[in-house]
Amino acid sequence: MITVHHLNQSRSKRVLWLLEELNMPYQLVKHQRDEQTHLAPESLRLIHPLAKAPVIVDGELTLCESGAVMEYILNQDSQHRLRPGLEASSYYHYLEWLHFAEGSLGLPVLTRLFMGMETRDQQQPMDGYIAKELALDFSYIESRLSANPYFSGVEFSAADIMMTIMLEIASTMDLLTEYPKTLAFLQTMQQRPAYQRAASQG
Ligand SMILES: N[C@@H](CCC(=O)N[C@@H](CS)C(=O)NCC(=O)O)C(=O)O
Repeated sequence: MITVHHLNQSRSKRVLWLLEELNMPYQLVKHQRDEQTHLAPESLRLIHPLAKAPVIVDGELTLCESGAVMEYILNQDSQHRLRPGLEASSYYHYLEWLHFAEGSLGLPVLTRLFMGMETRDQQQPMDGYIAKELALDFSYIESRLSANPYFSGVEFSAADIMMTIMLEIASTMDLLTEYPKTLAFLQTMQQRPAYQRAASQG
C-alpha cells in the first residue's frame, strides 16, 4: 500500500485528492510545518533528503516531486482513470497542463509568493518580469477554460488536480480577480467531494 507523507498546507494535498478520487487505499503520515519558519520538520528529512512534500513510499520506492507522484499513482490504477489514453487527442493537452502547473505557472506564482513574504515598500528587480509572466499565463489559462470545462478537454483529469493547487496559491494573493472562468473553475474543483476529503487533512 502507498504511504503518503503529507505536510500541512502543501502540494501533498494533490496526492491525497488524487487517491481520494480513485478511491485507492493509502496510509497517511502527517508532518507539521514549523510554526516560526513555516518549513518542513526534521521528520520529513528522515524520509527524503530534500524534506519537501509530497513524498510517497511504496515498497522499495521512495518518490518525491508531485507530478511524478501523480503519474506513479495513475500507473497503479487498473481502470486507467483520470488520464487520457496515449492514443487520445487530449493526451498531450493533459501532459501540457500537468507540467504547466509546476513549470510555467509555478515560477512566477511562487516567486511572487516568496517575494511577498519579504518586508518591502519599493519596487523590486523581478517585479516587471513576474507581472508579465503572470498576465501571460493567466490569459492562456483563461482562454483554455473558456473553451473547455477541464484542462485536458472534456474530462476531469489529474492535470486539473495539479493546476488547481497552483491556482489556489495564486488566488490567496488575489491574482485571479480578472479571470472569471479561472475563478469559477477553481470553485468547481473545491466543491468536489474528494478534494474536500483531502483538504480536511490540513
Ligand atoms: N516541485 C516540487 C515542490 C515541492 C515543495 O516545494 N514542497 C513544499 C510544500 S508545497 C515543501 O515541502 N516546503 C517545505 C520546505 O521547503 O521546508 C513538487 O511539485 O513536489
